Amino acid sequence: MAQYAGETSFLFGANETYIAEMYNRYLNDPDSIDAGWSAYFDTFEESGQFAVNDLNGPTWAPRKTSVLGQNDGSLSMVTSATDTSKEKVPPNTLTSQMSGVEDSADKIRQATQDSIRALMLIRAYRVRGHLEADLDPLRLQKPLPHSELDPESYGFTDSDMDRPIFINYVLGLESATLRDIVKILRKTYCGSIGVEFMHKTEPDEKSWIQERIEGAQNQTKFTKLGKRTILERLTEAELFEQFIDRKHKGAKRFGLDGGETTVPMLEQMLKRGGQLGIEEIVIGMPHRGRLNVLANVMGKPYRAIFSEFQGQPAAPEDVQGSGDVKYHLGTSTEREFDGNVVRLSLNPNPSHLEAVNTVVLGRVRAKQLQRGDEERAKVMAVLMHGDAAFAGQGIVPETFALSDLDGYETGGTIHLIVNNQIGFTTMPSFSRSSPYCSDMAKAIGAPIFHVNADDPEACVHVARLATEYRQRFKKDVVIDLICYRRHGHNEGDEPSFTQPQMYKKIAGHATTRTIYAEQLEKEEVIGKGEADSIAEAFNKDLDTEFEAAQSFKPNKANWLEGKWSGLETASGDERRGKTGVSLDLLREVGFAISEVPPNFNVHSRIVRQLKAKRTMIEAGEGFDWATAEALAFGTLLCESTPVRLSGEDCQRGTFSQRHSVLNDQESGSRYVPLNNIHFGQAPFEVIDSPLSEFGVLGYEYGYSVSEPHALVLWEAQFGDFANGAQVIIDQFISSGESKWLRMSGLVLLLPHGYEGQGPEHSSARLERYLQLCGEDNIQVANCTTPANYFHILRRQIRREFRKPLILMTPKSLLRHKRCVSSIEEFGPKSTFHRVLWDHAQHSGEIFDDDAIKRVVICSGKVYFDLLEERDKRGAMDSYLLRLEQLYPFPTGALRNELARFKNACIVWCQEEPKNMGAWFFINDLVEELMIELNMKKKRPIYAGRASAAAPATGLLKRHLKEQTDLVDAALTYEE
Ligand SMILES: Cc1ncc(C[n+]2csc(CCOP(=O)(O)OP(=O)(O)O)c2C)c(N)n1
Repeated sequence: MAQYAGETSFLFGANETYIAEMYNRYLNDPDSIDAGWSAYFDTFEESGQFAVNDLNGPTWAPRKTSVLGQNDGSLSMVTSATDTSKEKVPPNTLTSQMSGVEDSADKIRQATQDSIRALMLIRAYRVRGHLEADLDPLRLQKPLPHSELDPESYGFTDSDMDRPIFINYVLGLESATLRDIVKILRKTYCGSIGVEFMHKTEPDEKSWIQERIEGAQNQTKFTKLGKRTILERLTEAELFEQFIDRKHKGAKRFGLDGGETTVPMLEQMLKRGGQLGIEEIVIGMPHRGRLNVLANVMGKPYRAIFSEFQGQPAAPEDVQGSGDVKYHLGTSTEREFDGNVVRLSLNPNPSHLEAVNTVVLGRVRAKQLQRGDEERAKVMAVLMHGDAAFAGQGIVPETFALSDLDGYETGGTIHLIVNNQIGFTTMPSFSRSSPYCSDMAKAIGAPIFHVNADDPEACVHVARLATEYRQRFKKDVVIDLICYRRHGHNEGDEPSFTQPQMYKKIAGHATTRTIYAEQLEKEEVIGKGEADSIAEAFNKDLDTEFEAAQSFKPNKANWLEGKWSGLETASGDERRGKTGVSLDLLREVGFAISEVPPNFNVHSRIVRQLKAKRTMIEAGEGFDWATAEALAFGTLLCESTPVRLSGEDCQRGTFSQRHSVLNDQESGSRYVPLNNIHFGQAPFEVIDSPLSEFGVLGYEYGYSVSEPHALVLWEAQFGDFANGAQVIIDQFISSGESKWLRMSGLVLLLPHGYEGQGPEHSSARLERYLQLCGEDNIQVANCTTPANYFHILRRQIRREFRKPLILMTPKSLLRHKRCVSSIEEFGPKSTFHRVLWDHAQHSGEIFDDDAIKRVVICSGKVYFDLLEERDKRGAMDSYLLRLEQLYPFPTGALRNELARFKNACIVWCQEEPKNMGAWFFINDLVEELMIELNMKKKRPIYAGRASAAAPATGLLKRHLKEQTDLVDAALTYEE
């Protein structure tokens, strides 16, 4: 600092670093600099420091600490150059600008202050320009003038307008008058596009966006052909909706009317994406405009859509399933642009807005792996949203939360909000607390482009920018397409009931196509009346398609193609699959999971666990739950089946049982035994998820839908937390195959069992899943042996079909001495058992079948409580029968077992309250069997907790008493 001592005049050192250095000194000590400068800096707010940066040109992109100075004595502000991509700034300096002016301190002071103020103004436009942008096609609310965008706020007056001001090429100009600066700023930042990007913390991204915007004053110069193409797309989008409206007045189509610009924007993403290496795009979108996207972007034949309107099914008649309404259906196709082929999948979705988001992301991730797309440059997600849904639904932040996590990132999503400024009947002022519907995206620093849908060129320009940004930075980007909804929420609704003024305005508002056609006529891109001819020709095509629709037959359901070819629909009763494994392979995996590399410092308690595993392998006995799971995973990996498990804290396991990732206690390095079985094995991914159920479960479901050849599992921390993901369970997992012909082999691991932990940690709500069962849609199981767990996991991927598996998993049984299996139970001849016998059957201690007084049927952990008490009492007239799989209900297997006990009464024992658990589900099914077998008693008896509001008591004493009572009731019931 000493070199500046005594410099008190502006005349000295007025060079490109001088002002900034002075500002730095001012921040450290305002008295250390010239009083004139100090007074001037006093007028700065936050933006002052940035303006100083701008004055020194883009290489000053600041590191957080540089201006505010962690004073290391260097004073250098040019240190931040994390971005090497910036263009070189011409070596003009304030000094050179001043060299021609009269050598007077006042003039130099004036020029310097002008520069700094102008730069502050420029910066204000970058930050706040969007607030005065012309974004609303309806102009219902004119943007209010913002004081930070007023030159007066920076001390300028009218008389300053025409004085040249040095701005060091900040807007590509060495200097300009204030009038010109403001003009350029308004064109760039307050036209049809409002950009929010200054919240970003990454200098390189910020300057990339800034260059793109300021370089061309935020415009693309379209060729005549480009303009014509936009008009054609708008024509197709608009006329398609109007055509359906004419033919099927009032039929629900959730039209895109008012937001037609969506279509050319999506086209631009495909086209530019294709040029930039994108090979596949998965699209998620709501109902609004879906038919239009299906027809005009995905290329679904118009005749197919018209035929659905005429009441024909979307799938061939021999295909089973409930089907779905037309505005929820998905499709896939290929489009070619300039020789680049882009594969497109539009994901089917339920009515539940935004629920499809992470499903799409999971699919993208799986496809990236399939294509070897390590850079995530070939497969991309495009998510479309409504404004009200985007602002309102909690899954939106959950979706963003996944965007930059190793286990879930997909290289950035383009979000397109079709912001028609209304949600059903609710106006934005009632549906969100933030100024923009897109504000949630700022949480991850995504750039946001607001754009007026009545300026199609601006919209297509923004679509291009967003695509380029995604490809360059592999991050999320948001487009807020501000449009309107021409009709009611659906076409049968009268919107003027609730929004009279808005709808008066809309009625008199020309369509985007009309406005753009006029523009193109004026620009002489098209001749007079040519827009009408384009429209007429298209209408004729639609007429032909409409005729053809009457005899249209969908020729196939494309559901077992591509990655799914070779798989088939489920059939048969036992469905065992080949799940037994050679003892050699079991041992190989067993040794791999009980070993660590030399010099790896494992925690002493883990060493003990590993030793215990080693003993199991060597003895061939005593395999516990977690080891069985690792054997299932490991053997699949060795057979080239990847395994992906995600969930909260699942690497270690909520109950400290899994330890699938070992941590060196000194270096912190990590070792995954299951990835070190042998060279060439498939990869094992085990991912601690963010604290989200809805988002993550949707993601894993999506992954499983796109990758049938990997075992994909999601684990809940405790089973009941899965109800935070209920939409995914109801709308996708349990009904997706029936509605959309899309299989999934996803496994849900749901810790369940009554162990006195209270209302929220006992029940995984088994009853909910059982209620969802129908038409062979899912599998629900509650296993009691490690071997059965091993087989049911392997079975998921060793059969010819895929079905979601809902698995109640144990807590205390993880360490229960009788909940163990021997190596033979995993061996070559072993298999999954849907019904399991009493332990005492093997030892021969139990009475003969005819002497059995009661058969207690149960499922899950309560079996061990019953077993212990029964054995303690020596009550060998009670036979304990376990239902390991509840759905599909093993009628045949259970029939065979029950047939043995003609003299017995049947008790169903459960830990859950009577209004929960499996009682409701098995009651009828067991009764039917008892009648069919003509058993002495014709109805099962209930032994369990009384109906209750909460799943379990919070008082341990009460829990224990209830547990003792229900076990006692089951073992003592007599007719
Ligand atoms: C999760 C969810 N809640 C409620 C609804 C019922 N609903 C259907 S559309 C709609 C309004 C959606 O508004 P917006 O997101 O702005 O989309 P727009 O229909 O205006 O295109 C509502 C509330 C729904 N489909 N999904």
